[in-house]
Amino acid sequence: SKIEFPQNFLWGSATASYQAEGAYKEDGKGLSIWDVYTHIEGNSKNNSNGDVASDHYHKYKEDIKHMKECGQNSYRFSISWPRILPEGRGKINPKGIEFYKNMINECLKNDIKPFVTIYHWDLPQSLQDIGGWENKETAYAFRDFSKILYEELGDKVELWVTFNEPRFFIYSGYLIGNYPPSYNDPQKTIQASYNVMLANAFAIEEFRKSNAKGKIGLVHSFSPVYAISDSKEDRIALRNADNYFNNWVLDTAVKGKFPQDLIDKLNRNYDLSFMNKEDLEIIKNNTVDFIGLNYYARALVKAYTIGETVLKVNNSGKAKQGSSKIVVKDWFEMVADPKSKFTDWDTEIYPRGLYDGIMMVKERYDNIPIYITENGIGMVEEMVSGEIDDSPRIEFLKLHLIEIYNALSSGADVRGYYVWSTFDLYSWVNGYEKRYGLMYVDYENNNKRIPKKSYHWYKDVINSNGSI
Ligand code: BGP
Repeated sequence: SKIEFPQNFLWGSATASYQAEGAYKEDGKGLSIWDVYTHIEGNSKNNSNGDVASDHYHKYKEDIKHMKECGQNSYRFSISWPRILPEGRGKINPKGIEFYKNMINECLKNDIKPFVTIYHWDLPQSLQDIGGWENKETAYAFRDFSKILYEELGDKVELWVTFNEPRFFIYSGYLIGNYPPSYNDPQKTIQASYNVMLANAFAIEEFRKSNAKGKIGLVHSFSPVYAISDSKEDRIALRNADNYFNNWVLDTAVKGKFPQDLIDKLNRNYDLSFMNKEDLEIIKNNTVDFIGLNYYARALVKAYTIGETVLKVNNSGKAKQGSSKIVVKDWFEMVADPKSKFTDWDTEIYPRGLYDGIMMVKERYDNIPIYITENGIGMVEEMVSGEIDDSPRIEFLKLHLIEIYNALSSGADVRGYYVWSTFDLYSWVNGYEKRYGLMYVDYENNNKRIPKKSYHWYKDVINSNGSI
């Protein structure tokens, strides 16, 4: 169908430092919590790790060349905190700064707008050693880290985000326990969540004080919530789930305030005495310019019935439908729609959720500018006579682009779209067999890059400005 996106729309793709760069001990880089975690037997699929990853550290020029040839006009990547500050604070590693300056210059030379994520989960281990995100000191350290980046890179970068997916990394690390620091503790989860939202506000405050040009936002792991019915019980579950998945991040980042009903509910069972007036004032006064939405799937919920909390998410390998299960005691239960399609990792494929989600954000947050900062599908893929036919990915991306187009037509201010991911990379605890890239990485053969069928398709899409 012939559809047209706005002329200045950003067409890009995304990666993250730990998943892409490798060079985990090179040029003075310190260790991150992921370096340490993946080196412990049994933590990651096949004991895989990001030591080499896609070797982006050495191949970034070639990678940017491929983006350029594809027509992409923006690249979303993250900065490795321990590459800049090996101990998390204090001494700066000049080689780290140099690497990102080179990356940014290479982008600009190729008319590719760098979109910089300050934190995509690779916390310096030294900060974990003092308590990580549970400790407010880490929020202060993040503020100082962000300040260094604005000073060093602020004249060239126009699009910044503080955090990638607070909800996802905190729940995985503190509530589910399948990411570092591997806790299973609601009290710690609440405290870490609070400190991350405070750190977000600190970094925005520094941004406004600096000479950096451009805009700053936050990237949210977006699960628009639907209830299976309109009954009173299901509507309460919907609100609870929305607070659990979305509102504590989005309301706080955009409106500068945690949802009051959430705070009241938590207050009944947990100790919130760490919240103080001064912090809340900082949160209130330092809100985002835009929101980045990473969209993979929606959340379909019903009223909580009985039993203890169960948080079983399938991200350690291929699994049958129904292998993941989420019940949050007294809050809601997640359900799967048996009529839906699911990926090999039991993630529902639900493009319509992207339209509904964008419109929801538009309504709630006063037409705030939106970037779709990640969208993609994990697949097991093989090279057949030198080629990779990832037609299901093309189908997936196409259906989602149509929903973005529809949202634009309904008046939403969507400014860009980033495919996850630019090339195949380390999929956290899933290891390497779950691939997302527009470019294939031949891990066995010097990490050779091979454009997939979806790469060529994306090139056509961009060329015709969205005609798909
Ligand atoms: C998002 C993360 C990415 C990426 C993606 C796919 O939550 O921001 O870093 O990994 O999800 O997830 P996974 O690799 O677990 O399939």
